Amino acid sequence: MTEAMQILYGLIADARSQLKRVEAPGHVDVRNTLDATLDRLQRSLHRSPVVLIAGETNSGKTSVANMLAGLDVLPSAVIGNTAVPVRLKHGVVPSVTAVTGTGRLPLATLAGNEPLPRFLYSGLERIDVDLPSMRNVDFEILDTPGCHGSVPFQEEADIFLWCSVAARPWTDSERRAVSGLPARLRERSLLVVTHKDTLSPADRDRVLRRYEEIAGQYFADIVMIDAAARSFAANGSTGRPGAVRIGDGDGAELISSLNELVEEFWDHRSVTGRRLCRHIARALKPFLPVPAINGGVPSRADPFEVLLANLAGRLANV
Ligand SMILES: Nc1nc2c(ncn2[C@@H]2O[C@H](COP(=O)(O)OP(=O)(O)OP(=O)(O)O)[C@@H](O)[C@H]2O)c(=O)[nH]1
Ligand SMILES: [Mg+2]
Repeated sequence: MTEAMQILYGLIADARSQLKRVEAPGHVDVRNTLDATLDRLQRSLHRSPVVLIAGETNSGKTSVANMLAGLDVLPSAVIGNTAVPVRLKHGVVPSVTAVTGTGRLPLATLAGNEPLPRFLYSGLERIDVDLPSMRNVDFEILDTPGCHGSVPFQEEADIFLWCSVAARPWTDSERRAVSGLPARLRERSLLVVTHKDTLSPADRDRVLRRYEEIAGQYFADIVMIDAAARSFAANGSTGRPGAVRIGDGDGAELISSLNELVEEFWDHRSVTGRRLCRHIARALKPFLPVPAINGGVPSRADPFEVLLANLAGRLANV
């Protein structure tokens, strides 16, 4: 989370705690409505961005998810040939949960390479994986099944990664899938060209230039990586809030490009948050005390109205 977001978040938390402390006889409805509004705003601002990883079958999506999550390898029974989307996020305790149409089923006892119980496949919608290794990662990852048509789960995504195999660059079906993306996702999108290790150094430059020519317009940035490399770990910290560590090898470039998109996401969210704060401040106007002749708060105003005037001022100027 950026500093601007932390300031905004601190202001809202402080406003809510002051609201709780002040007596508000005759203003209970106003207080409750304002508190509920600030609560909703606080929760929506705090939600981590979702990084959607999409691409055609076997394009390296799960390998990229592994890199970003700081894992050597996810249990292959869970996500090998990804059949349903897998959501990876930070959790203090590692856990795997099946999300079905009728509820959530913890798979606590599933061993590394044991197949999923067959009954799960009928109604399985998603698998949620909580990982301690993602404690310094400021986003969630949604690893999706191979896509051959329009990109799935777009509406859940804040940042978009498209994986493409270097050896078969940019097929027509990839172009069709990606060209249908909304502008808000294109602005925060990254083309991840995998299988760099299968090309000679001269071919890498040539292939990358070709991607830039024919696919560059659809993405904010392009990186070429060996997604199968195992030397990378993303669970450290660069010292920047919310940033993941830039490790060795190709992962470094991937992480650095992704961090830029994550920061842009938080910047955009803090602009939206400030706009909503100003909107709330305007909505409070009818409930503020009539200003004294000198323009200040009248000396005999009720303490709740004084607090509202103070909060409205801070929300309007955050
Ligand atoms: N050499 C090499 N192999 C890779 C690279 N990226 C992925 N692979 C291998 O390609 C195979 C498919 O990789 P995955 O990460 O499972 O691909 P995926 O897109 O998640 O596949 P699906 O979920 O089945 O669509 C695996 O055997 C990986 O080890 C890469 O950059 N270089
Ligand atoms: Mg996969």
